[in-house]
Amino acid sequence: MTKNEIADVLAEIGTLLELKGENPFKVRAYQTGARVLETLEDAELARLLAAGELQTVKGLGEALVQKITELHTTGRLAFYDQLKASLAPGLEEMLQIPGLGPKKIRALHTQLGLAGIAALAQACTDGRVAELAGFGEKTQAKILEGIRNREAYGRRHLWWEAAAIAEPIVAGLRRLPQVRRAEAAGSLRRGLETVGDLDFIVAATEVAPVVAWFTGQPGVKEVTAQGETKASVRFESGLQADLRIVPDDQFVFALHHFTGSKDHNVELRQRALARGLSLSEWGLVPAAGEGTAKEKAEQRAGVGVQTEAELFAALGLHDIPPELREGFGEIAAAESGALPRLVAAGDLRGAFHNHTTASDGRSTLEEMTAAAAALGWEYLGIADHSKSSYQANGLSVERLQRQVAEIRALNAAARHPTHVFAGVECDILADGRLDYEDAVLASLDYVVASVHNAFTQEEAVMTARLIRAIEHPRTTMLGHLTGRLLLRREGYRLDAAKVIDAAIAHGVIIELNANPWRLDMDWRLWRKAADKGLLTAINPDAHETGGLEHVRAGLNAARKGWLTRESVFNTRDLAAVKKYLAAR
Ligand code: DGT
Ligand code: CA
Ligand code: CA
Ligand code: ZN
Repeated sequence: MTKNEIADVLAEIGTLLELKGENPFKVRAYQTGARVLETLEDAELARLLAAGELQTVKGLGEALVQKITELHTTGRLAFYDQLKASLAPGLEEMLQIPGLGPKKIRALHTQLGLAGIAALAQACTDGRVAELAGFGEKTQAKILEGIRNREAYGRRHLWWEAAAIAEPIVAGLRRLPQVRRAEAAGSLRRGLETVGDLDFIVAATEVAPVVAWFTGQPGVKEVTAQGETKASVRFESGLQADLRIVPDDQFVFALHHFTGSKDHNVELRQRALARGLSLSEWGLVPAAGEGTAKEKAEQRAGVGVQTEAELFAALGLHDIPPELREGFGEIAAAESGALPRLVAAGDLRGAFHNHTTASDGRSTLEEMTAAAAALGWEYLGIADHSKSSYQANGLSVERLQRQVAEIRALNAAARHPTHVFAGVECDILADGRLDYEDAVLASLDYVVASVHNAFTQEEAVMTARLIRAIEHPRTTMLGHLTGRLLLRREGYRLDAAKVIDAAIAHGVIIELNANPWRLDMDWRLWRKAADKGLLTAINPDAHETGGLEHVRAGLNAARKGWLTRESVFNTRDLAAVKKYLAAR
């Protein structure tokens, strides 16, 4: 165990003892021990332990030295396990409620027999907590509010919304004169579709002004932790953010560590160990065994490592983009030179699934086209809803034909550098037929086929329905495969493998719907599907001009799915797209 991991155990022992109502001096000894340990370096701790000199460190008595030794060598501590087992389950969980410390929890437990947040919530609702000495109505109300907030805070957050909060913070940190480097790490940097909390890593010459700026930002509702080199805050939305400040020569190691994922870190650490190196958030050094701490510091393997590319190179690996760091084989691929050249923002030349005011969009054809032109897109596909989607103001045959004529006229007028393709987002009816006659569909440049009703069909029925739509000769691509809405609604049941195989067999594209709420088909399915030959289109499903920017979220998902430019249809140029669509 590292010294910080050991310190965490000691601190927790202090809390557990407090929950048990133990002697305050004993409690204090563990809390102090944890703090003392944090100020040591790992190498120093190892040296002191080896030399039998740990008790010479101020603040560490004999009992603590014995426990630290046990934790350091075995990674376990019998005393800790027994202590934990001796407490009523649920007591520790109650510590998560703001304003509830070990003393209050002990009172609630001994006097009301409460253990666990659910029981506590009930007791507050019943008014039993207010009656306890030292509690009262106010405290009871505050506890209940804390429990309710915790439910809201416990939610994950959409990547898109988290990114909107994170970006100005990174910019603000970089503007501080003490800051040399600043990055957002964690799941946000990996481009995960939802984010638990934000993680910022900063290299700074001075800590205090950076912490002060971070905790004093507008929108901070609560400072939840503040230490020598770190701070945590909670924003109005419930999103939390961790800040860690390190010296410049540690920055790249901290950035890599806190980017994760955990699985990736564990695998990379093992690889380092196999090469006699120890990788941590602080650096890359020779693994324990040879040399004093000082010697190690001097021959630090990580010296001179300034970038993540150099860090990976020091371990014999090609640079691994953050999106791939999920422990899904990226390290093996980075060793053999088999990492994909991921599709990037600059590769996109247009997109195919976009709405206008003709159905349920909020921008006109003209506005959407101008916005696509402003993004530098060569083409824009318009796919408004079809006639069965009443709720979305789907187009009758007549209205659709009028829109097609409008699009042809717009292209002829050549007011915009962007070519507009006339398509439709055609409902896949419950039995798998499409929502317009073949002749109507044939008058369009392309067809996006999507499910918008009868979500509750059996898996086999839904799968057959989708495959029937894929078999339709006019279907160009499938829209949002599962219909899921992240953090809101599960997708409908279907056999994705069968649908993917059918799409490949019939040359049908499956879109990667880039709407931040959808990101559908899921990135976890793309690598294998693309290897088998499936083509995708990263489609924003924009309902207004600003929605076109959602392709950014889609790019994250595509990159997490190991997709290269070759697998993404809308990286092709206008001529190639025209040719492809004409040939179908
Ligand atoms: P999130 O916040 O739940 O969306 O996911 P992450 O990946 O941002 O996780 P977070 O914020 O808990 O920690 C940031 C990174 O720090 C994580 O991806 C990897 C690293 N990390 C955190 N805890 C551990 C750990 O116990 N072991 C290892 N190896 N790495 C860890
Ligand atoms: Ca995080
Ligand atoms: Ca975190
Ligand atoms: Zn749709």
